[in-house]
Parts: sequence; structure tokens; C-alpha cells
Amino acid sequence: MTTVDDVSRPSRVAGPDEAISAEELQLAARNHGIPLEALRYDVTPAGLHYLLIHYDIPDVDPAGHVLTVDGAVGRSLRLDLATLRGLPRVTHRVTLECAGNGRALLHPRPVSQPWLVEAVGNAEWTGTPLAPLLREAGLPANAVDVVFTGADHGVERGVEQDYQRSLPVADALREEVLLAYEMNGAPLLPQHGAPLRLIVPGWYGMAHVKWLRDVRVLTEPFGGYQNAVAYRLRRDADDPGVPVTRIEPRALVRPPGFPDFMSRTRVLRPGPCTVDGRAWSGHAPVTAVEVTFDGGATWVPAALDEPTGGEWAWRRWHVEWRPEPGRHVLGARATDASGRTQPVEQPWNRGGFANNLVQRVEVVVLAD
Ligand SMILES: Nc1nc2c(c(=O)[nH]1)N[C@H]1C(S)=C(S)[C@@H](COP(=O)(O)O)O[C@H]1N2
Ligand SMILES: [Mo]
Repeated sequence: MTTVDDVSRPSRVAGPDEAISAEELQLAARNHGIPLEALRYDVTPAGLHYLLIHYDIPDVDPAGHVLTVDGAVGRSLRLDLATLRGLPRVTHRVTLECAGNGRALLHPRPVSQPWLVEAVGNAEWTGTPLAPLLREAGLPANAVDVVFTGADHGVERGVEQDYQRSLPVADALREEVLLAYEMNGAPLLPQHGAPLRLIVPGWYGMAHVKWLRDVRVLTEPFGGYQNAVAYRLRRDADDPGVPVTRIEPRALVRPPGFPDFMSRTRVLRPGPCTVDGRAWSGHAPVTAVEVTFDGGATWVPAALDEPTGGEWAWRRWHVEWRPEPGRHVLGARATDASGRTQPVEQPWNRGGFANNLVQRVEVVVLAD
């Protein structure tokens, strides 16, 4: 007999010289990143925002879609889209980043979606706050976790499942957490969770459950796969690890000049230029960005632009550069108000999560 274990393998780490496989490329082709030149837009156009979809985009009819709020509540709720749209409407500009961003740059490489640094976007999400609906349903004093279930279904390392993630009750009740039905002023696209998704500002992407169909209150900790098995920072397979939660600080450079087709090395004409990019953190506001032009040997402070999008959105930074002809390696390092900063040594863990190691942008400046 064939079982799902025959098609669904345990997680693993690539061998020392093992190249990216066709399976990893298959994932990379489905789940695209932001083209880094799109760091020019303060609000990422929907089609340029990164995408991460564990299984298939489910076939959800918006007209018939109902969100249920149930479990350990005083009374369960059934809410269709028209009802949700009639509730108080809020828009937050939110930087979303996949927890696996940076994974394929780790040595050794955890085998999964092979992100480099491009699993990020900054969109405007409109919806209604979750907390009033939880209060309306009636939370018991002993509520522990709130579980969010999507309409998508698959198998992962032998476990058949609906995509489900929980939040601790205190986090689910934060006022910025939204049931979102619009992205950048238009109804959600199928790939971004149409017709309804959760938005949890400050948290890595896995918490922002798409195609949301159920919100369930539990009086015991949720033991589902995506919380208990998948999204944990572990040293090795036996380490119980700690949960992946908020976004670590990161700055990205908008690659200057023009690219070589194959290597994507940047080519820059001689003369002074402005180097810029974006910086964000899910823990606290970004307070500083430093830039290197020599692969991390020396750093100069960048200027931070005025914040444009509120506390959950990325912030532009810029610095003037007068390069000598020749090869340079650019990178940027963000620090936030909690004192967190980006490491210069890789923060390795077995799932390849939260790797906010400083980016390397190879630039060749042409001679006069
Ligand atoms: N239902 C469901 N929600 C999901 C996912 C999923 O596979 N299924 N992927 C999660 C992950 S890992 C990320 S990084 C974000 C990506 O959101 P985006 O594709 O809108 O950028 O969605 C999250 N929500
Ligand atoms: Mo993700």
C-alpha cells in the first residue's frame, strides 16, 4: 500500500556540496520573491509582493464564504463577507516577511523553499479588527490559544492537514491584528488569501493565515503541526526549540546601477550616486541603518527618511556614495529600538528561519 509517507519526506539539511534540487526549484517557481528593484516603491504593488503558499491556492467562492468563530466561546459566530465589510474598517501598512527568508544562504542549507533575501513586501491591508469579534463571541478566562484555519489542504512530512496556525490569546487580542479583505485598496488576489486573511503586524509571514475560514478558541495549548513541529528555531532534529514569532531586524539595499543577466552583479557608471533601500523590524522601530561598501570591513551611518507608513511598515534609508572604479560589496545593517541588530555571522538553525545575516550586493564600478 502507498501511504503519504512515501511521498512526504522528513525535513533535512543539504550535504556540504549539495546543489539546489529540482524540487527546491519547483517551490521557488511557485513562491516568488520581490524583485529587489521594487524596493523603490514604498507600497509594494500586489503583483510584486512575495508569495508563499505551502499547498495549492484553494478554490474559495467569495459569495458563499463564511468565517466561523467557535471553540471555547460563549456563543459562536458565523460571518459572511458582507457582514465583515460592514464592521469598522481599518487599514495598516505592514511589512510581511517569510520566516524562511535567507534560508538558501545558510551553510549547510536546510532543504525547503530556497529563499535568498527577497521574501518580503510592504502592502496596505484593509479589514476589520479581530479583537472586538473575539470579545463579542465571549472569551473564557482560561482561554490559551486562538487557532486560525485556512481553506487550503495538503500533506507535510507525512502529516495531512489544513493550514493552521495559532496565536497566544494576548497576541490575538492586540488591536492591530486584522481580518483583511483588501490589499492595496483592491479585493485580495487569490494567491494572497482571497477572500479573507489574517494580518498580524510585526510577526513573520506564517502567522498571517490566508483563505481564513475558522477562528477557534482553545483552553489548552494548540499542538498543531505548523506551531509544534514546523516553525521552531532548533539546533538539531531532537531539540524541541522555541517558536518563531516576530520579525528580526533587516535592511536591504536596492541594487544600484544595472544588472548582469546571469550573475546579477551590478554595473555602475563612474561618479557619485545615492544608495538606498528599506529597513524594518517586527520587535520595535528601526533606529539606525549602517551601510558597508567593502563587504563588512567598515560601516557608515545611513540617513533614515521620515516614517511614511506607521509602526508596522518598512522605512526608507539612503546614503551618498563616491565609489572608486573596481569591485565593491555592499550591504546594510538595521538596528531597532529593542537593541536588536543584524548579525555578521549566520544565525543557523535547522529549519533555516529568521536568517537576517547582512546581504551582499556585488557591484562593479566602471572606469572613467
Ligand atoms: N492558509 C495559508 N496561509 C498562509 C500560508 C499558507 O500556505 N496557507 N503561508 C504562510 C506563509 S509561510 C507566509 S510567508 C505568508 C505569505 O503571504 P503572501 O503570500 O501573501 O506574501 O502567508 C502565510 N499564510
Ligand atoms: Mo513563510
